[in-house]
Amino acid sequence: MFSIYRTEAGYTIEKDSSCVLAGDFCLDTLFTSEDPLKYTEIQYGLGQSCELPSGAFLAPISSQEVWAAGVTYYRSRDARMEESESSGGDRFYDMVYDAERPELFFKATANRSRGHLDKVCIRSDSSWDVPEPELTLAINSSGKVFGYTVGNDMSSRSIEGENPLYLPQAKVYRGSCALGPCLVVGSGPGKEAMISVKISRSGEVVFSGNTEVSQIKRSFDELAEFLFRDNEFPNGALLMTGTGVVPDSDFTLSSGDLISISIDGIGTLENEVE
Ligand code: DO4
Ligand code: MG
Repeated sequence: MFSIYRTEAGYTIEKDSSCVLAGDFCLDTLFTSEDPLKYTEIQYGLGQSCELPSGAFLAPISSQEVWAAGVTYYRSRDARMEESESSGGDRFYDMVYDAERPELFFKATANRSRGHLDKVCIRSDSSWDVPEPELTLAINSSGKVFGYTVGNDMSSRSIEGENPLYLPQAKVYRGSCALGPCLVVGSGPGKEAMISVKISRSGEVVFSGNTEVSQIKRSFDELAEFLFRDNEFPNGALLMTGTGVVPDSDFTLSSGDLISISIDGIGTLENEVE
């Protein structure tokens, strides 16, 4: 298993706590490779030994689109039904949780994505905002899941709850997506891995919660198969797999909040709200 960190100075690949600076490594080549693990192994072998860089990391994304799955955890279904009850949109969330076809939506491009220790944003026309901690899959151009990262699907619940047709505005905007701290290539986090989130405000924890990957309703391969069905991703894709942790309805993010999302086997993604 390899962890790939992206910095302004290039890519560092870590394996069993030893790191190399991989001068020739290219993220687009990784995502178009038929065997991304082999490609990473070769690049690791060619690299120059170095220290693990600390501090901020760039999001592990290049030409890939970021997509997201929704209502894949029971907690997400419940929260969405509650927020959209007055608009009459609640039954759609109930239906999609049980349907064969998952909810998949376009989420971000590289320019809308933030890395570890960068800032994420809330919309100026939104009054109710949350982070969504999500295990995120790296999928190559052939549709094979080969890697994993931590994702934050920043969401406006006021806009999403007003009308389900507003979903793209609730989900896709400047700084609405965070990814990192690294991309893990190889065996992913097991079903028992914990996904946890902590939100701090002025040094105090104002929300914390967690879930286990086992609580997801659908398999990763099933989500990837639906995403690639009758679609083409020449540079591969990143797919957020949905949230299983939603703060209570009286919680909203504020500027300056620190969001920390950890997934066992990957690491911790930390972002301040702009
Ligand atoms: O259906 C709205 C979005 C759902 C979502 O983002 C999630 O469940 O994580
Ligand atoms: Mg989400």
